[in-house]
Amino acid sequence: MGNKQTIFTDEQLDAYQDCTFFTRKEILRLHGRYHELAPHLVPMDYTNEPDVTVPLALIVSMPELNENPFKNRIVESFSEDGAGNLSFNDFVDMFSVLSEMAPRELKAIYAFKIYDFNVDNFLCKEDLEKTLNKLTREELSPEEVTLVCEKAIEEADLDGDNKLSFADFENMITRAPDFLSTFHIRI
Ligand SMILES: [Ca+2]
Ligand SMILES: [Ca+2]
Repeated sequence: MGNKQTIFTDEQLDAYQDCTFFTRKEILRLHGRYHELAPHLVPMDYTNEPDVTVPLALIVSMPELNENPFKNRIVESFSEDGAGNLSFNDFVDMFSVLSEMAPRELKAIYAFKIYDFNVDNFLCKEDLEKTLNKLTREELSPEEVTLVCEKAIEEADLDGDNKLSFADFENMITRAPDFLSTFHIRI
């Protein structure tokens, strides 16, 4: 409809618009950003859904992610191949969840996954200590970190097992929204 772009078909753009918090125009802009990360890898024609990924090292070099203490874990959690390489779909999904349009509950699901360092579906004191050290860029003393984490668990642990399930975590971020602050990225 007077739109001369040839990167995606109209159907593809509609699908992206339906599955993300981005408009068609924003999807095209995201493709531009993805392309400029690796011009030799990323084609300007996506109508045949090329099987292309961009390596983690290039993704985390983006100014939007570069300063984020969880950048590697964020990128890894959206990487379908698990190695940190992102397809364009992965790339769009990631920035969609990080966008200001994404609901808090969706961000919370990914935040929980990223903070769960030993991948046991709970946040224990050690997980929270690692998280807090990264969030505060190691500015707190080990004693302060332990104290804050013990208090956070004590206040949020609804079922008293001394670790945070996802339900407990949702309870925690209601009281301490800073734990979601690294999951708001405008691109
Ligand atoms: Ca854990
Ligand atoms: Ca619990």
